[in-house]
Amino acid sequence: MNIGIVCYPTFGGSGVIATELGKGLANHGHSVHFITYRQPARLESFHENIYYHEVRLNDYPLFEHPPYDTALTSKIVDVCLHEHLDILHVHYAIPHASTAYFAKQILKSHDIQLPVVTTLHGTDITLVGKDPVYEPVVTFSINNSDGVTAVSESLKRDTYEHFDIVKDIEVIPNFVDFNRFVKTNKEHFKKAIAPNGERILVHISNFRKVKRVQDVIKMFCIISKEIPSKLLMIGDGPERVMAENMVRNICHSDVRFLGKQEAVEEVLSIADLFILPSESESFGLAALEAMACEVPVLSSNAGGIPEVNIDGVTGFTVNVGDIDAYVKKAFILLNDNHLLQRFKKQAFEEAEKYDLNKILPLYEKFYQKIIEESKTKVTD
Ligand code: GMT
Repeated sequence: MNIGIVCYPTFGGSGVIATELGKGLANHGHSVHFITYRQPARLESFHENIYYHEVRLNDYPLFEHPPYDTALTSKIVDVCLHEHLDILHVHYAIPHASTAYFAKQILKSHDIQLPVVTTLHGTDITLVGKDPVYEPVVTFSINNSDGVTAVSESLKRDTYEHFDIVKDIEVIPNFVDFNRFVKTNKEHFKKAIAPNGERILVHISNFRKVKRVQDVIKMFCIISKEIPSKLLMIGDGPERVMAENMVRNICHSDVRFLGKQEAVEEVLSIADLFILPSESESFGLAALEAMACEVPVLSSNAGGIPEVNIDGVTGFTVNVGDIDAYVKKAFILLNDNHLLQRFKKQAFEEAEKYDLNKILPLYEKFYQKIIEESKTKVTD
């Protein structure tokens, strides 16, 4: 297949999934055309089946905000006309689903049918999308996509609850590439971080409000008083300064902010516990990546997280913001070496269900179905 992929090129979960999916499809022999404003963060090396089409924004004094939607629509039309796409897969509804719809209409005037698949990722539904500023466009563009997928059952439910959707939504969960996310021996690194054999706790996020990084610090300060431990905070974003200030006053020497890291799998390889206390999370890709590296997860029970982090098996899930409960569960795991080892193994086994090689064929099958249906629609 000749597949177009529209996504955000950043480290955010939707961009990561879109890029890894594209790379996987290219390895399966498909031609993949990424259409976005910057080279996607995880598209590091050359691949003979991967093409990257940059959406350029030309500035003009009249524009306070250069119209990205228009530039993206034009680029989709251009790529489709010249590369003859069989299907376009857009990740994150805003503004990708509506630009895809517009491009599809333009292509019709060239007698070209472009089937469009929209994948809903989370905040495009639960946070940003339902804002009245965007809602009518989001609803319309979901209903007018040829195929719609959501990354968890929870996100599917939220979509039907918050929008007037008449379209079927197929759940295709996120995935992890075990070629990259694998526990490796990083003993020297572990010694440097935890020289006295302290437990290592890790949090990775974009430090937005929804991630509740303050909960990570609060629980860690209590945990580290009883159990010698270190906390590694990976990522960057608006809440980082607040978190650093919290730490400065309480347990400074035990917490390190590492900023954005390329090789998070190396940090995960030395971790004992991954912490994800989010207020809302459609899936929790960072938790899955931790589990693939044999790290149990202590998380909130928000949104789709409990579908990934199975309470009492791969870690624990507790109510959002319940610091006492987090601490209690952390003690259960970190104080019992035998139990911790069991949870590490169980986390890995659960993660195996989300192996890229298992999920990729689901997308290929879905594309085929949408392409076939779209052909039938034209001949009707
Ligand atoms: O977590 C973020 O803020 C990034 C965001 C995104 O849209 O890129 O992540 C969402 O999509 C990820 C990939 O499908 C999911 O794993 C995250 O759970 C989801 N984030 C939220 O729902 C807050």
